[in-house]
Amino acid sequence: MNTALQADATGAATGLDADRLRADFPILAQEVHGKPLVYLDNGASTQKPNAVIDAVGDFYARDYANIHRGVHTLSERATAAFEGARDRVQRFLNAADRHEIVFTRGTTEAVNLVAASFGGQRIGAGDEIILTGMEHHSNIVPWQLLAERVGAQIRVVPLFDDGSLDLEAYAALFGPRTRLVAVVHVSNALGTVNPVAEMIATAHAHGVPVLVDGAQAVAHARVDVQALDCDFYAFSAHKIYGPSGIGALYGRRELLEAMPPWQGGGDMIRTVAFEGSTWADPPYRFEAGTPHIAGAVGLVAALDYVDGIGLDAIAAHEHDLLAYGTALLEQVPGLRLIGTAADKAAILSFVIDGVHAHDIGTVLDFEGVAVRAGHHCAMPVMTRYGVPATARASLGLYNTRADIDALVRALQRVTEMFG
Ligand code: C6P
Repeated sequence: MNTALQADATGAATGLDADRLRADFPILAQEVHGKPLVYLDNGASTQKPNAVIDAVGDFYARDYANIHRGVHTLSERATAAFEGARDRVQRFLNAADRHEIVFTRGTTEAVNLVAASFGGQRIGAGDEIILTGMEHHSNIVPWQLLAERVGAQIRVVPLFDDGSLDLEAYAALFGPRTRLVAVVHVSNALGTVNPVAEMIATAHAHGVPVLVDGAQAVAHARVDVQALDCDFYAFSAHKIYGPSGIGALYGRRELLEAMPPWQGGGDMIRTVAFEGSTWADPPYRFEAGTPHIAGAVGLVAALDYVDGIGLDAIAAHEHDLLAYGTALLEQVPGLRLIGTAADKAAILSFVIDGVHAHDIGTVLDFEGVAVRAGHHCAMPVMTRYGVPATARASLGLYNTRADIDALVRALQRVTEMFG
């Protein structure tokens, strides 16, 4: 698996050969509008290596059945695969206990789970929830729905112009009614890497638990939930080269044990009677209904693939690309980067004077370059920086300096057409 660990074909000494890794991703070997595809929309979703495609296909071809239910061989195999995936996620996040890993449909569902269950039980009228100004809608709206239902307040950590958080303002937001902090690890709209360990220490000093939205973090740097000391951590498999429709919530065991179910159905019960029902222990209490079984198998293959390359090598490679891309984009006439914090992950979000982000995205697509254009489900970020939308190039392990060069060439087409 580690065959790609050698001199980078881009010339940078990052220890990762992205040109070789590209061959693992069949979708990348195609043309779009007659141009070689340059896929720079990894923040929205990553492409899948053969290892993941094959693992899912093989599972459906050989081992698939429903889990936790049958005594027959296929059901036992499928159950072992699904529960093995829980162990794999536990190891990936360095959680202390496999029962701390709850499978969800993804980050969004994980946040909704915590808001409904933990929030519904522990947050009431007059209580406060601290969010930051750079949250994805998935880490805003579930808290708003809760706050509206129970009469709680949302307090927001402001952002500096470079896209970093004002940590003094953060510390000043804590009060006797603060019940939870929910913060994004890496911003999808700005690329900012937040100092979550420090923020968690501040929150814990006030006795306040912290949920970290790790959707944009897990594919780009090693995450250790024990070292972070976080209380909840959410991520989606599709952003780390795995299938869509599955993700996981890490929850500290004593918190999960005290939390009520949030969805009812099969698998989450201990006993059911019309007089009253009792609940299974975590994590099963939070996993009602048939889950994305093959997705869990694909997630294992994805985590094995990423760990086989090494997250440190991936981070070094992407940082090289980020620095290379930042330097080149800064030279494009009229282009302004949105998000220039000192600690950034592989996201280049930008606007160009006089050109709407959607027009940028459309012209780039005709050049074969896939980026995302819009508000990136982070409308408060757009408001903070006074822009309706940005174009966003988000990098992955298979991107190269040649991809960045193609982006810059395509941007020249944009400035020729609209300049
Ligand atoms: N951001 C993007 O293009 P789901 O959809 O549940 O897998 O992930 C939601 C989510 C939560 N938090 C952050 C920080 C995210 O970036 C995302 C997904 C995609 O930026 C789609 S809007």
